Amino acid sequence: MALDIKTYDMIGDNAWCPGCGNFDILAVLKQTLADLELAPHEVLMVSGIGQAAKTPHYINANGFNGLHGRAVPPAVGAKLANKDLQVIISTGDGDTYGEGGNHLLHNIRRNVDLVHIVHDNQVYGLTKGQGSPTTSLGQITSMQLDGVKVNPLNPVSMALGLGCTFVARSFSGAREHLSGVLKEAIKHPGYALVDVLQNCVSFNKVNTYKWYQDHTYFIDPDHDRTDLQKAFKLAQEWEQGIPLGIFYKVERPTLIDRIPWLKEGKPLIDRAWTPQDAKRFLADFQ
Ligand SMILES: Cc1ncc(C[n+]2csc(CCOP(=O)(O)OP(=O)(O)O)c2C)c(N)n1
Ligand code: SF4
Repeated sequence: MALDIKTYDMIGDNAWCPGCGNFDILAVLKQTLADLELAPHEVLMVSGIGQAAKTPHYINANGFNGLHGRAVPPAVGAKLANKDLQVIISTGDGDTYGEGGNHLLHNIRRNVDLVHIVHDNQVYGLTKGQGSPTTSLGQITSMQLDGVKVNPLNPVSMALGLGCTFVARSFSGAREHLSGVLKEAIKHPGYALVDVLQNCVSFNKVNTYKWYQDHTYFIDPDHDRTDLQKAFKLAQEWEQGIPLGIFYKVERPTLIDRIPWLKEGKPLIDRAWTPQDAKRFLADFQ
């Protein structure tokens, strides 16, 4: 039986602007965890810095709020230390694709078993709306007054190109869809990147809630999720309609599967480690 969503409620103030898409993502995330009957102690929420990165503050589970762009390394560390933990990164597009890009690339390659939810509002929200890696070419922002001069990053194509084993996109306003995608991402053994288009009511006056509603469509449920070429083709779509759904999903060994001493036996945190063991380990370096 699903848990009560209130299990995940935190008491305290919320700093997000009324109407922000972060609220939808938070609500869906909590409902999804409740539906999957994951208890708060079984979940670790990780983020970097930004508005989206406040998500762990607002969920009653284990949480780690790190440095800007540095959400992925502590998430990987936690997973390696406790392979039984459900580790979920929930952070912004600037945090993930900008400052944190290098960590993202190499941990997708490692296929660490993580869920990475990117709150993609196509701007840097916390620092007042500058262009982020996903801001459209020519878009006027609080900083780029004559329009952004660089091409946007395509997160879906990038993840596919890196061999990510689960690549999806949803929209914060498509709550049911987002919940379905998150459920599959959580069950997926491997790196699951979920780019979630999200409205920023204060600083992105172009990509509004209505704009996303009008410009997105759901991928055909019969889409073959193992067909990489088709996934790439879908990922190129944007101007004529933005596809939402699971573009690609395959199973490959995770990083832990490739390291026998991590794969076999208990999680590291449950293994006995005495001072004598530490001395023997250090002796190798002397
Ligand atoms: C190393 C470092 N560089 C820059 C900053 C300033 N900074 C804080 S949040 C942020 C942008 C966050 O944008 P995004 O990740 O898109 O999240 P949002 O606020 O839009 O949810 C920046 C540039 C910082 N805190 N640390
Ligand atoms: S600035 Fe934008 S992203 Fe940040 S809380 Fe407000 S609406 Fe949300």
